[in-house]
Amino acid sequence: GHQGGVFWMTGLPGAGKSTLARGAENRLFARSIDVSVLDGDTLRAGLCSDLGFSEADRRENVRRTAAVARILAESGQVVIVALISPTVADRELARQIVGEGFHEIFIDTPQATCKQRDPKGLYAAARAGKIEGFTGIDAPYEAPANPALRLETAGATSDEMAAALATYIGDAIRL
Ligand code: GGZ
Repeated sequence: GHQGGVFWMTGLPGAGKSTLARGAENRLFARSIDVSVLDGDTLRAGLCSDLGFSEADRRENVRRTAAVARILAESGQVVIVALISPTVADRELARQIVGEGFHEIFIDTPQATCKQRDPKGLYAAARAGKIEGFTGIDAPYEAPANPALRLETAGATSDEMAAALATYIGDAIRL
């Protein structure tokens, strides 16, 4: 068996949070570990569909996600969270709500790389003035100073990064 835990990924839009969450999830499933992924994109289609991207709405998004993550972790799940969670204060709130077993993971991708990838064309839209308050452009992103794990994705494949993440999680839940 294993214990639960919350693996909270923060990073810029396009940093690779969702991809790495799914990659690590598949690897952990293959080891019979119970994993839930809480992805901002998915949550914003349901639980958080009333929220936008103001500072207050992002904070509420973080608060709700952390509350759900705690419930799942208490029932023994490994929870991988993929939220921009742009400020130090947002992530402190998440840490307080989750309590024991909170791991902050920084998906550290240079903005130039995120812009190049631009999987959903959002950087292009922000540049064209079609999105206001886009994180890293005209809304803040505060990188964590002391994350439990930092994944520098620029020089590596997403497979390598997902494997590194799955290894970290496996060790943290003491398997
Ligand atoms: C940042 C935005 C914005 C703005 C839409 N700023 O790459 P994506 O598209 O699919 O992931 C991003 C997602 C961010 O949601 P989060 O819940 O992770 O953000 S937060 O933690 O700050 O609440 C992006 C899309 O929503 N998106 N508009 N203005 N990202």
